[in-house]
Amino acid sequence: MTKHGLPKNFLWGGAVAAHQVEGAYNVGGKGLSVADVMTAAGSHDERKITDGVQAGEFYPNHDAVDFYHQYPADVKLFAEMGFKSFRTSIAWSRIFPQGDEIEPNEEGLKFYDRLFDECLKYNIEPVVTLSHFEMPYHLVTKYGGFRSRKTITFFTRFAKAVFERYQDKVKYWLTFNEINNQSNYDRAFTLFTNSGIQVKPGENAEEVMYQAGHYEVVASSLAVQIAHQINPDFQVGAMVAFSPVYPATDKPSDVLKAQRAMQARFWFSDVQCEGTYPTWLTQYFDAKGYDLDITKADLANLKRGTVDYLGFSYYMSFATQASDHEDKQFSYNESRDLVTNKYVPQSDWGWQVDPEGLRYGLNWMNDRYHLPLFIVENGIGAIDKLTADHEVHDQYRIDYLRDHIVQMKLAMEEDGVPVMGYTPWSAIDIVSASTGQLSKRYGFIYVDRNDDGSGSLARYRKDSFYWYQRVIATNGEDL
Ligand code: BGP
Repeated sequence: MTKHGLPKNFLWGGAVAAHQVEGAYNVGGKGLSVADVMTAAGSHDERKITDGVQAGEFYPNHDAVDFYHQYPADVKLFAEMGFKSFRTSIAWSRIFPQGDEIEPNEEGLKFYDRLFDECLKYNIEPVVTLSHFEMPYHLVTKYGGFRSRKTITFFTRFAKAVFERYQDKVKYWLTFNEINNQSNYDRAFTLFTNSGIQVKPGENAEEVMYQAGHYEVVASSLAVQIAHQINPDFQVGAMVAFSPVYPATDKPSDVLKAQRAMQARFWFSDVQCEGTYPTWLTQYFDAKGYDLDITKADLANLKRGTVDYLGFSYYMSFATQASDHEDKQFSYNESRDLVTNKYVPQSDWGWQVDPEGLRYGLNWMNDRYHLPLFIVENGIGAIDKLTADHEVHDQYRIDYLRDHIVQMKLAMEEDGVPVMGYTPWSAIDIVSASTGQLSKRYGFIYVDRNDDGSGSLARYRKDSFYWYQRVIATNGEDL
């Protein structure tokens, strides 16, 4: 890395996820996914998880922004911005509608053939997430999602089918989106979307999360091994939500608490990048009497199936402060016991905006894992206003992204952190995962669709579209 300029092959692009962009929830043989049974919510409420699709409910992911039919024009707009890469996911239930079939659904495979061909037409590298909050709903109802070890087999069968099908079209893969999001197990949404689990009365939600998390990291390790057998050139990454937790003061107990919080949030990437469980966690399992189903074969696979790179999302940072009666034994809640950081502003949804936290995180992960890093999500959700002449003056988004790119470049050029690419969230306006809102917009491209499903679905370039076009054209020089 020279001090001046990013690598010529730096993967500038944009990111989406199938369930948030495609719509066509029951088209082409696709089965229901967990995203398809969640209603929308308000800005600060939890989405409702319904028992299947209920008449009279509005499901924002059913139509999303109709990318399934409009992708040729949308990919053309991505190419107009100069994208070198485009991150999306393959909807698991397009390929295995129920999730436990033996043979894949050919119509589903054909859709992604067409989508990846469209990207490659413009020399845009697909970056493909295998599971992005869109597990087949049947796996939830019949097997309990990742409660069951059987779901490891269903996931690896899905991974093998798409690795084989797209081995000449896709080089960059990610196994589970924000796999560590479920460490927020006290939020029904995160456990349900990541691992298809709903905690039952009397259950220990933390124990349920650790067992599901174990099956997922085993599934990831097997997928990595399968990928490298199919195409040794495949780059398979893990993917975590990176939201660092700072100590609120220099009080040693605050510093220790912040360290605990980071350990609790990133044991997933520890296992996926290093191939072993951190000692604090195995000690914790013993201390809590968690009798998890972890076999010797699992541990051997975790060692063999470590990832080639680490993808991550970065939106915000947190802070934590020890209370006087702190429980000296580590408890998960320390990673969720957060305080406001008075030194950083907040977004409309209360997300603490901290661009320097990106440089901090890039150094933290580089020092810990010594793997190439890929910023596969970074962005600000906002209520964008479409003017009468179909313009969107989203200077706040330009400022947010510029501030973060500046820090990314410092990490690369000053600190020597190897970063593969930058695919901000989101390439185009899509459904917000946590709220189900379309009005919480992230895209460079405005889509005329409202929270009640109304709208023409027309696409309009925002000011940030033209700004990002110049950023890419100058390889990050003209910010
Ligand atoms: C991350 C998810 C993305 C996207 C993003 C923005 O957790 O990986 O799918 O949703 O958050 O958050 P939201 O859509 O909830 O505003």
